[in-house]
Amino acid sequence: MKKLFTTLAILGTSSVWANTSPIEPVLVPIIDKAQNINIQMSKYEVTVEEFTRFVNATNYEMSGKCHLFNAKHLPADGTGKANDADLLANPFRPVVCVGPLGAIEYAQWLAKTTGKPYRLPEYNEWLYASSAGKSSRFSFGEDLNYSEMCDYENIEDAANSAGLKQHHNYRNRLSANCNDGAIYHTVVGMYRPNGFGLHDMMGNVREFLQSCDVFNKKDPTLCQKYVLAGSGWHWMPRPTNVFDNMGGNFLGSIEGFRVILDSSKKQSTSAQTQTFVEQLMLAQQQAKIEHDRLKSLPATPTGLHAKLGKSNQVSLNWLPSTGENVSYSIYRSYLDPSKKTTRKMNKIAEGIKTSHYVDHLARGSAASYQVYADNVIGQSQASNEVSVGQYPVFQVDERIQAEFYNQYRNTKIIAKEQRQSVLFDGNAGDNMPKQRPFVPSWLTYKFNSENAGQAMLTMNIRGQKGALVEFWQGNHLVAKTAIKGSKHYAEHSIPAQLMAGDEPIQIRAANKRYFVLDWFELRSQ
Ligand SMILES: [Ca+2]
Ligand SMILES: [Ca+2]
Repeated sequence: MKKLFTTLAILGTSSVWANTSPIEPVLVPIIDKAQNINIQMSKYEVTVEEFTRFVNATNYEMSGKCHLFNAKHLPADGTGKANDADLLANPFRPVVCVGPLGAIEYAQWLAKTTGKPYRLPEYNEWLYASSAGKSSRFSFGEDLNYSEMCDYENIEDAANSAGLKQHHNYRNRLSANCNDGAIYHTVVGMYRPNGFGLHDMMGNVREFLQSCDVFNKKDPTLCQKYVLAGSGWHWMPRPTNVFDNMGGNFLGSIEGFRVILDSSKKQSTSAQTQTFVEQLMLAQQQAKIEHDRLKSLPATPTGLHAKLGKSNQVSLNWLPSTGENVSYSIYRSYLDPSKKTTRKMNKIAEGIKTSHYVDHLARGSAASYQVYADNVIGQSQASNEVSVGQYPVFQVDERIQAEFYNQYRNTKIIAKEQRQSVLFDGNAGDNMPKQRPFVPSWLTYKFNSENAGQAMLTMNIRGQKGALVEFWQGNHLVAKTAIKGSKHYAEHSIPAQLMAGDEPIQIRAANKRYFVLDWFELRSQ
């Protein structure tokens, strides 16, 4: 490993010998009298270039398995290495795959070699610095629909969405409503600084702090999990006060760190730092070319409208996306009475040059559609979703497959072999369990009950122990249960109280725990 770093150091500094002298960070004063904070914080996340000096000087080993996420690897592949060449190729991207302990070791080395009190931030210091003294969700404001964030941070956005689609053929369920020009982590300092002059506090890589969130149970002087603050390129923007934690040895490529100087004494800029800043500016200019390229992704198509005509012909129309050489891909979720189709959104057409498309459905079926715009750079985010056709009307004493819903919210189709089922999970932002907000998820089914009275509700279900499942007919609660929870599908029966009439059946997740529903039935008693 050392060899690779040495080579990089040569590229980065034009020095023939492995450079072992530390680069002191560009510092910004952070002062809050109320909390007795009087420190200076690194303007940027610690880069590969800075960390390389530490590796050269100490023979620090970067050889562990890393949750590596880039164009070639997904963390789930389990093949990522901390010393992957891609992570080290650009000296001015943040260093990743070092974990909290690697970050702490770096700060200790920096302090020792410079004789100055460098360390990782404490949580209250980081929180104050990232909010820039403001009480809004983000230092620049509330940004309730996540459309302003891309000027300020590299987060999960349209560029990330298009890149993951291209490299790994998948999309996350959410992304910010803007384009920040970066798919994975990028060169530090590419976006607007916050009010204190700090860059990338809420994006690019998440940042390890020295604060301990969970102490070792047997030895409370040891830290089990360190605080991990901010958001990163892989995550939706998170308000400044939302944080995660990670074990000391955790290595991931979405996590990095920055340092602070535990002193208010003004520092003179060293020659090393001066050179670093000059080279960083060049690296930013280079990176901007790629950012600008990604920013020319086509805009998301809007105003999608579907009309069902004679012989089940569906006419789709939408507002064209601006830009040159834009074509469109049509995705469809299909509910066919033969039950051989999947309700997953599948691509049915691509390369459509006009903002119009005609589809044909089988009799007695229903479909929903979304349109994406494509150009040479990649694919936009999805348009609004529209539905047409006939959804089945279910009765008492009939088995109802979960995927036969007519409306949904925050659920996801899971299709494996012949079985289709539906995941109820409001955690579309993939938040860690600790700070997951409760977001309702539900499905509705067309339903008609001739009689009111007692019934037995049976469902084939799996999921988390204690997941709360509710069945409603309009505003009437039919049944409610907390499931025992299991990895495998199991039948679960509870008494139910039916109302007569044609109010749809709605199934709701009533707490944060997830469940997956295969089918259900309401048997009259
Ligand atoms: Ca991004
Ligand atoms: Ca960051």
